[in-house]
Amino acid sequence: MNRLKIGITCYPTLGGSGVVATELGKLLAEKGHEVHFITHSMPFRLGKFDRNIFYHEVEVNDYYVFKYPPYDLSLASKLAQVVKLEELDLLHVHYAIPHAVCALLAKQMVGPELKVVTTLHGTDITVLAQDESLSDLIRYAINQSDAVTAVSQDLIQETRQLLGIEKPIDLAYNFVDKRVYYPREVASLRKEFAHPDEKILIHISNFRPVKRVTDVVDIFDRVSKEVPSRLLFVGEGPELSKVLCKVKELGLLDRVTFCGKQDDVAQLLSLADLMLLPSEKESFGLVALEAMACGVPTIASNAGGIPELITHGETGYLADIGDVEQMAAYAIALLKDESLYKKTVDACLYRARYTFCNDLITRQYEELYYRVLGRP
Ligand code: GMT
Repeated sequence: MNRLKIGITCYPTLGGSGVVATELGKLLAEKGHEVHFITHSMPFRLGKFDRNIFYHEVEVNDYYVFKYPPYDLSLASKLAQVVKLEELDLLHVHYAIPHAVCALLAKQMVGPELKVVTTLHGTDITVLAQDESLSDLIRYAINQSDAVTAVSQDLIQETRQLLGIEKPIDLAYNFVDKRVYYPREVASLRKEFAHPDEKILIHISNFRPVKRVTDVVDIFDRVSKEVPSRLLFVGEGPELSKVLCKVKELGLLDRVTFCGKQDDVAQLLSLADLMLLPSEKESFGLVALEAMACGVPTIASNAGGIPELITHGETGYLADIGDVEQMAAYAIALLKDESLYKKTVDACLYRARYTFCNDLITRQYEELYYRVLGRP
């Protein structure tokens, strides 16, 4: 094996992109590559010590003439320093803005032998590329990167459409580590959350408006009238208080648990019977994949890259954005039909294991690295 020295930059503290970047780094390190995380704080899923993993903290200089401390410049400068010091082969940056732009600046400082791989995760295109003050910069970042990947076909199309990008963009789906995400034995923990005859529905997100978390409450309200059930909310964010008000308003407080931010997501997912993901937009929907790998089907909106992950009628059900009636009907039908439910769970486990497994996607990224470096 040709051992690579890879620098990874991501948003380390939140979101699916940080999870994917960190898990990828860990898997590459396991395969013998040297991985350097260059971020403003320790990636939250980094976990235990590994001799192939290094962490370099970006410190921002709050010099008195700066109205806004220039994080982007500090990152670019740190990237160039680490590349030179550690003789890195390439930088793999997650998000075009600002990470790809910073990596390209570092490349100019270091020299053309440094390669830059950029992964697009969603909001860098679906939100930021719509902003005219940023779209030229994002287009530049994509066009100048040595390779670009996106987490769904839908995101590739949207990138092409919104920014008029013609260069090839590789599809690299999100993945889960099958050694972490599998149905856990949680029988005794389950007793703390629900009675034996009750079903558990779960929603995990950053509670941003794009997640439409109040739809989750509306769906649960309908489901709980037909099927004895409980709802677990995991995560927090700007819409949390609105969601809490709605739960109170509908008199559901005694059936809903707010768990806040949690680390051991696989454990919580294993408690659940059904995941709800009614997002307005989702370029992939990593949390639905994590659920799938734990044997939990998802009822979701037919938005963005979600249909590439969830096969309607096979590993879950999809309805139009905001159609809480239809989503609730799918949930009720699935929860009431034991043999359909069992078939759906089996399909979830199979699809997560064979289509979105860590070995497959890590290999795909490795091949991409060798390709941009011109190494066979
Ligand atoms: O909105 C989020 O869930 C956070 C965001 C992020 O930056 O981590 O998620 C985006 O990237 C994930 C990993 O590739 C995708 O699974 C999410 O679908 C995507 N979010 C959106 O497109 C809204």
